Amino acid sequence: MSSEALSILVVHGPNLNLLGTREPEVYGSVTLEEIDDQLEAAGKQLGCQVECCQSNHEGVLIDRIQEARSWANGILINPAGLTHSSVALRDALLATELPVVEVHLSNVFAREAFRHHSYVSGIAVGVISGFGPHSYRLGLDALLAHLDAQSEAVSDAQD
Ligand code: CA2
Repeated sequence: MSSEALSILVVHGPNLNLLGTREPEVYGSVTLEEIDDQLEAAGKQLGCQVECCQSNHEGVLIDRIQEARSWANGILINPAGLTHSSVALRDALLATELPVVEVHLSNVFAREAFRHHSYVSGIAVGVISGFGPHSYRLGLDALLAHLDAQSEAVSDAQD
């Protein structure tokens, strides 16, 4: 299947709206708006629709994830601090039955021990961590490759 028919929801968790304005030594100087612009441009090039959202409120993120079930083919998410704390976010992602790719700007395994556990990783197709803003682009490519492989497997089974 070409990526043309595909729609992807990109979700950014709490505090990521501060990107580029605080803690550049950890999270870099690129803003969230720049990341979203790059992902949307990449989506256009690849022929897929990319819709981005950010919230500092867990319930708002869960609403957006639940809604995605009706229109998206996959979810790319940086759950930020909720990675390490939110069973509710994990449940919402699982309930969509959509493939999920988890991304992090920083290498969470090179940081404090409390960042080594993720409630999302166990239900994700895969995790990309430590490549700064590139993590998102790598994650988008990985998600689209996964969706392509999935749809090829379905057509092979139908032959
Ligand atoms: O590395 C990542 O992408 C994280 O998801 C970022 C989270 C952190 O809690 C995770 O362990 C790893 C923090 C997001 C906060 O973003 C800020 C950005 C600029 C300034 C302050 C916070």
